[in-house]
Amino acid sequence: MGWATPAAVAAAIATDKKVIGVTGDGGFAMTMTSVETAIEHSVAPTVVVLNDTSLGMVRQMQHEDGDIAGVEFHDTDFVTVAEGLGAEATRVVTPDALADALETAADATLPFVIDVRIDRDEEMADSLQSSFYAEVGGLHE
Ligand SMILES: Cc1ncc(C[n+]2csc(CCOP(=O)(O)OP(=O)(O)O)c2C)c(N)n1
Ligand SMILES: [Mg+2]
Repeated sequence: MGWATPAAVAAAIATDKKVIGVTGDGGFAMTMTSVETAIEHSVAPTVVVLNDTSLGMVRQMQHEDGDIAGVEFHDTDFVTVAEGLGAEATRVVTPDALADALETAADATLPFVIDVRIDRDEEMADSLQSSFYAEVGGLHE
């Protein structure tokens, strides 16, 4: 958590490849100042923020236990935040718009943040299945 944005910036600095980082909104909020580092180094990675206005994985685990606390955010406008850091940005609210946004980002000469708005009530237990969760017996360690 918090790794994808600085990792994308570092990969863009270390290579001349087009880099796309994918992060949650909580993770992006932890390390989004690395977007400024990208500008400082004249690189233009794309950062896709999966914005479900929550610490979604933890919220999902709490939901299964009954009580949700301390994991929900208001609808942060990461477009304004990213533009404030000097990047370009756009918000995507439908799946169809994502491809266009990625194409725009690929042509950008500044870092480009795509704020992808997701319903936090979307059930995601299935997508949390992994060998790790299997090992610990599901979502509940
Ligand atoms: C540095 C760090 N702190 C806390 C955690 C525990 N943790 C795992 S997932 C998660 C929530 C992540 O929220 P977000 O980035 O918004 O992604 P989402 O689950 O909503 O897709 C947290 C707090 C972690 N993995 N790493
Ligand atoms: Mg989230």
